[in-house]
Amino acid sequence: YPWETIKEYQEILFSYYDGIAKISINRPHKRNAFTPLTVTEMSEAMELARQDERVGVIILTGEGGEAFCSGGDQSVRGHGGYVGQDKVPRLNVLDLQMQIRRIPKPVVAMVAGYAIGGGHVLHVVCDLSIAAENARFGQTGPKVGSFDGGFGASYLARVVGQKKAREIWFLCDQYDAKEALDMGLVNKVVPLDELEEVTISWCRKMLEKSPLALRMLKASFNAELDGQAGIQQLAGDATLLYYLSDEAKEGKDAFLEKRKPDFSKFPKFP
Ligand code: 1HA
Repeated sequence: YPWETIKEYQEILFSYYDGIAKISINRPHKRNAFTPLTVTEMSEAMELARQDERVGVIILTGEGGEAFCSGGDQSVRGHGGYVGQDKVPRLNVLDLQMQIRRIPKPVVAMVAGYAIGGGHVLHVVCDLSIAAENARFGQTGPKVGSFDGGFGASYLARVVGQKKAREIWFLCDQYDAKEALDMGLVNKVVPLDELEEVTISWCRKMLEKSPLALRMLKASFNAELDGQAGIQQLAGDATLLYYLSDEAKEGKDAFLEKRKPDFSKFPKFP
């Protein structure tokens, strides 16, 4: 596929093709483990994809076919977080997780190889996950001295159920693509050489649909789980729709024209 580079980065690739933005971790020598810089770059790319009107769907993936992402790069893990060039320890992947859930466009995890640790959580928070047959899933926190008790625990439990989520975290086993499909952790499993083709065809199906309907559904699925912040997002979308109406425009026009608003002509629906 003729992906065009949107912006050059050091640790990720960020490209565009036919309504789709692709953010790909480009550290295959480390099984696509992330550093604070990787996450900062992904976060910026996610924001650019959000603002880009051409983009309807985002694919999150990793280069090389052997790993989606193996979590935080343990070789830069310091006292209090993962240490970047600025010497400051960070856990900035948590902000990226929030961004993936907040962006009002579907985000699809395209998983080849390992999705492990913090890399597993990244696929979990995506709206959909498509796995290659070589995909392997799991958490390692209790083994390597870490845990993600946020979406990594509670949202995982919503996806696979409490018993399975506790098993995944407490035992730190790895699960193959078939097992992941059986527990509802991924949407589909395909041969590795068909992974991108199938992912793009799923993206195209979504791109043919009403973008506002997809946006409202994503916000609706999140609303209950995200509490007041989830309701804020859904309510913000309601405001967006209201701003498109003559009724809302009458209020603004009256203010600018320094007159009393006349809402009498607008229906009071039963
Ligand atoms: O829990 C959190 C957080 C919680 C709260 C808030 C923020 C958080 C942020 C992050 C995280 C975490 O991600 S903790 C979990 C960290 N990740 C892991 O424990 C996975 C470590 N990796 C592995 O278990 C394995 O490498 C693997 C199952 C993914 C692949 O195994 P394989 O195919 O046998 O390859 P392997 O030889 O192990 O790896 C290839 C190279 O990649 C090795 O380097 P080399 O010896 O060639 O120099 C290996 O060290 C490196 N590598 C792989 N994963 C990582 C890594 N280097 C650093 N960090 C890694 N995560």
